[in-house]
Amino acid sequence: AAVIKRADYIAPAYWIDTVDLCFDLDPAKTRVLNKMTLRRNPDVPAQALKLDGEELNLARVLVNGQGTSFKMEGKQLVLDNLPDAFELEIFTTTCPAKNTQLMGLYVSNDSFFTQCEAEGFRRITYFLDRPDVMASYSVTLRADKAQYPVLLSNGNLVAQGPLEDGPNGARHFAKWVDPHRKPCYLFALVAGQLVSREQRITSRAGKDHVLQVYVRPGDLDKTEHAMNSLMHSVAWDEARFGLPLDLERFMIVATSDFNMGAMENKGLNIFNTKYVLANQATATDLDFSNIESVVGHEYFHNWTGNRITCRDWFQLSLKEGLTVFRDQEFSQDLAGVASARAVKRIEDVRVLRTAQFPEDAGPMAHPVRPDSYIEISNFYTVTIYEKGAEVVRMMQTLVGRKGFAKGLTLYFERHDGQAVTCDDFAQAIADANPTSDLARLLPQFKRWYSQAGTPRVHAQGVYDAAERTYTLTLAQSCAPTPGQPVKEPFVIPVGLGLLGADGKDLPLQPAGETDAVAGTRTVVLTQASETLTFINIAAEPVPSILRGFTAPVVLEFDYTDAQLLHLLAHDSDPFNRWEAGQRLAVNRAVNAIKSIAYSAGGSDASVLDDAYLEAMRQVLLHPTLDAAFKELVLTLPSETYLAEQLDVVDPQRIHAVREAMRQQLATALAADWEATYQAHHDTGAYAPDAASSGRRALAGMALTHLCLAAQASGDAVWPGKTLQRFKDAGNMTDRFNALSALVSSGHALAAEALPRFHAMFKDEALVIDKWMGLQAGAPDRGGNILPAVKQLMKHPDFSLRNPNRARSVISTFCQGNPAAFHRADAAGYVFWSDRVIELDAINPQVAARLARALDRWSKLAEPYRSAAREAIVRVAAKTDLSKDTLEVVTRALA
Ligand code: BAL
Ligand code: ZN
Repeated sequence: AAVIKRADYIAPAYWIDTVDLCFDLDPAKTRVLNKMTLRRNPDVPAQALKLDGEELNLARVLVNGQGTSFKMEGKQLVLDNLPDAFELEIFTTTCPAKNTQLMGLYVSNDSFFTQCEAEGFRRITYFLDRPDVMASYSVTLRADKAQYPVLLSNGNLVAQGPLEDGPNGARHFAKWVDPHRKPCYLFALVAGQLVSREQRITSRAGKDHVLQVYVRPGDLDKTEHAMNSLMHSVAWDEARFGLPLDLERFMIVATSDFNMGAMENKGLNIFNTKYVLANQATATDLDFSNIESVVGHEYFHNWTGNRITCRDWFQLSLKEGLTVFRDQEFSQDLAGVASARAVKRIEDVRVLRTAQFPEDAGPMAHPVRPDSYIEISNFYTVTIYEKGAEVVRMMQTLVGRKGFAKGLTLYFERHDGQAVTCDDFAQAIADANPTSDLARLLPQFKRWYSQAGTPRVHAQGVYDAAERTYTLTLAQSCAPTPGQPVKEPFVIPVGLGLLGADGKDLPLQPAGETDAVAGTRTVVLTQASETLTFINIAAEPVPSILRGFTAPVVLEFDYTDAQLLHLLAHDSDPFNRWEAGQRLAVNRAVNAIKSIAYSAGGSDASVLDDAYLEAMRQVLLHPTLDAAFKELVLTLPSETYLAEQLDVVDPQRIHAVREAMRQQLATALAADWEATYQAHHDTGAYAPDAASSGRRALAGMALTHLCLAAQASGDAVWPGKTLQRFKDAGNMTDRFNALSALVSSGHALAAEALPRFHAMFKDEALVIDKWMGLQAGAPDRGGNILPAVKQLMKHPDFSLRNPNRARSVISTFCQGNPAAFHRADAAGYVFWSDRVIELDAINPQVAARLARALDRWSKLAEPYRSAAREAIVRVAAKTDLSKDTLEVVTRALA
């Protein structure tokens, strides 16, 4: 397959100014008439026009109304000897009903939807399918009125009515005109039997807008939260960044068949139902919070992505990193108080470290701005999104919050309406803040865009009692990644504090400076190794380094237990307070995993000592800490995160140790869990706010531990109460937490609760996804999960064609349940390779995501390592693999 390189970028040979599309919608044969005006780009040498197309039936090509000769080069339609400016008319047909890839125009539940990013528009019509070609669109949709009463596209509805050509006026049309120029990846159409919740709003600037959320009939009672999230998003972007809604009408449409979470098509966002539909009976607190951030994310793209878009797909993080940063800030601002903001920050960092750090250390490692790809769909990654967001966050740290807002204003002044690069963005932020560290260090800072891999910062501290100084040495390094054997030093902002014996922040006075600043100081590392000396330090302090997680790095510091316990008890920075607890747990887990004395499967072995357990008890019973924060501290590092701390990974051993830790936490703190449950389980009337969802999370955690403790003691009281809670719960969060407690503790009552849950929610697809996911992700006990997963795939509710359903079972098992997946008999890997091959023929994007499950195979201990490699080889040997999956498995084997 061809490798596309960033260095090969050249501007398009032609510009497309206007696009007039007419669709005759029919699932079996949709007819697409595409009339465009084009002109030659005078800045590039004269050449043929090469239009992208895929799975299209070409019926007619006219240039200025006349038939013309053309040829096909591979999938491209090639036209030569063209005038400098001309009208081009292309008539094609497609078969949306057979489009199982869900790219381009497809049918889901008898409605039509589109997905064009990154390269789906070429599956609708022949086009210059690249983001730097921006055109004005008008779109006419024609369809059967009874089957497709709602006809939507981007922009404003300018005409609608019956059509003459159908029997008895059975067909109708709608014409939409988008007032904004856009790249074709932002095109969208929707047609079907949909109903909408509507909200009229007036912006700060006094303009009126209508917001709409379209869903299937019957789902309207699950749209309030999405609409509220949208209204908050509109208000927030105007308040924080001065960016108003630029459309009269803004629509969100939900579909249950969708590859991604959602898509920011101009004025017509299309969403996976998972990120729209919620009410307290069917959705958990996590669903509510995900909806808020995804609605925000797509809305914020309206400026960062749509008004200013990417010059080419290598610049994807220009819009994605920036927009993730914006949605993270939105959620933090909405969470309100500092402690709730910190909880959101910890959750975001946890995602980064458990998903992006492994990616950055594996065969798919790539810079935030990649240099090459085979299939761009494979680069919608946690690196582009989450690490990209961290890069933007570091810019904000370096220029300050106000400076960053100024930078964004300059970015829009310079580039509104253009397709630009990551360099253009960084330059605007720096130029708006000419005296900042970012402006001073910009070329070096931009290594974050060009170098892959997670830097490690190794810190060492020396206290000199005689001199009353504390000296910190910070040395950075970054391991080689594919194609990048040597890395240059990064610009790394490090939030720093020193804690005294009383737990309070010491004033920080660097040698040579006259002022001491209390609290956190941000130092900016630029060298391979740097030394900082702080003066007037009366006694040896405990350093709190990388406060707030100011940079996406691994911080190494040889903390003693006493130091970590001190930080856990006192650090004024909530991130590092949480981090201290994680380090205590990681150290214990890694020691046990490496210890020869610890036998895998010996769950009665003791991993946790009294000091750790007592510290956890202190957190659990703390009078002032937030419940949500407590839940985060008490959550042990995941098996995936633990695996990343080891050179050689035995997933069974990691699982056994972590389960033993869980069990010990449950048993040793049983009375405290009981008190915690009693204090938190009643959260009153349901509202998905940060405070009450934190209480529900902690109560749910308490129930799980009480069930685990009961499993060990044989006690029947708490499992019985948990079953009752499951039956009585007034909301899905409490109900699902109770069900999870029974399942994850392996209690026999789970066998009663699971079918009951299914019966209650058999018509709620998103709840059935949860039901399947819970079983596929349950702790493995003697290899019981793989047979359960195979059974689930035989369930009448299972479908491989529905991405949400396939992911809930297969991805949850292969990517979210390491100990169940990595079996000594290799049956998990055989299952994986069968499913990747099977899915690849249906939906290459879903298949390629699943193919990533064995990214880290080379770190596995034997016999897993060889068996995993064999499974990857088996997939790679399949002859007609999509380039999506081929790229992933080829890189895994490189
Ligand atoms: N642009 C693809 C979906 C998203 O990131 O919003
Ligand atoms: Zn996005």
